[in-house]
Amino acid sequence: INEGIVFKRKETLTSMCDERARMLQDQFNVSMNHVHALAILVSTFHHGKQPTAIDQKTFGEYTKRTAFERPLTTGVAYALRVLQSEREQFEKEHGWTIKKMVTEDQSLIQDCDPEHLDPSPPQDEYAPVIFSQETVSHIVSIDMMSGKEDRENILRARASGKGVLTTPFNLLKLNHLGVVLTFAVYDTHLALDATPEQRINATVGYLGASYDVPSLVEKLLHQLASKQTIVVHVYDTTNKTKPIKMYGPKNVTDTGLLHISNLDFGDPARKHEMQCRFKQKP
Ligand code: WA2
Repeated sequence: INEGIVFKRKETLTSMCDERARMLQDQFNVSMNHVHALAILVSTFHHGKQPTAIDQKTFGEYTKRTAFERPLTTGVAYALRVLQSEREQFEKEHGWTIKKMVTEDQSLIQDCDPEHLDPSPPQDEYAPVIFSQETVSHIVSIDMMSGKEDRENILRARASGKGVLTTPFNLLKLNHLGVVLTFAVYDTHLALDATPEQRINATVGYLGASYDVPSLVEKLLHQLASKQTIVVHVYDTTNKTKPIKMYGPKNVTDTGLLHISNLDFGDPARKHEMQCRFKQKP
């Protein structure tokens, strides 16, 4: 084929891929900032006021009305840090027991409805969800520290003070891959250079958002009406030798060109990329 045509094709693929990657990254960044702001809202109006100015009804209404600010998210929720010594009092106050999260394979045979879940066995501490956006109401009363990915996120969020992302995993109820973003909520104003230990000690809860990656990337790409032209895949490449596909079809035909655009979702501990190919050979 003519060299000029190949060059032009390469250029087209690069610009289409970079544009889509930038859009996804920007939308993710926008929603991440709003989730951060929600963490500050809970800190100010729940922990910072006596009595609290936030209950489930207020949280549900506010998060529903501001959902447009958090593109790509399925829902947000707030989990409280509860120590073992506080559990009995906490459960009496709320009128429910802290539940254990069901694992992936259990969820196939067991209902995920919190009403039917088992109480959490004793632990040093818990992170039961006390407030949720309507769209994720099924996680209320579940101890988020009882799920591997959620637990790792909680520990990393509170020690760092930054927004942190999970590896892609099967979200509850959805039963397909998604990611969770977590911000810790602290009871005091921490210095920017506070140590991890100071941060852990000051932690009172965790504000998290879940992202249904396949349906949300689909929505984003749909807006660009490019689906006839290119095939897009999104990968978590944190483990370079074992990339995890977050979006895209199973089978791809090799059409010669491949362009990889970097994706920065704001958590330096995780790496993501977008891969683009033409659907048809020239
Ligand atoms: N949110 C929604 N669906 C889930 C999930 C989750 N975590 N985990 C598994 N499926 C309240 O980091 C604190 C949200 C966890 C935040």
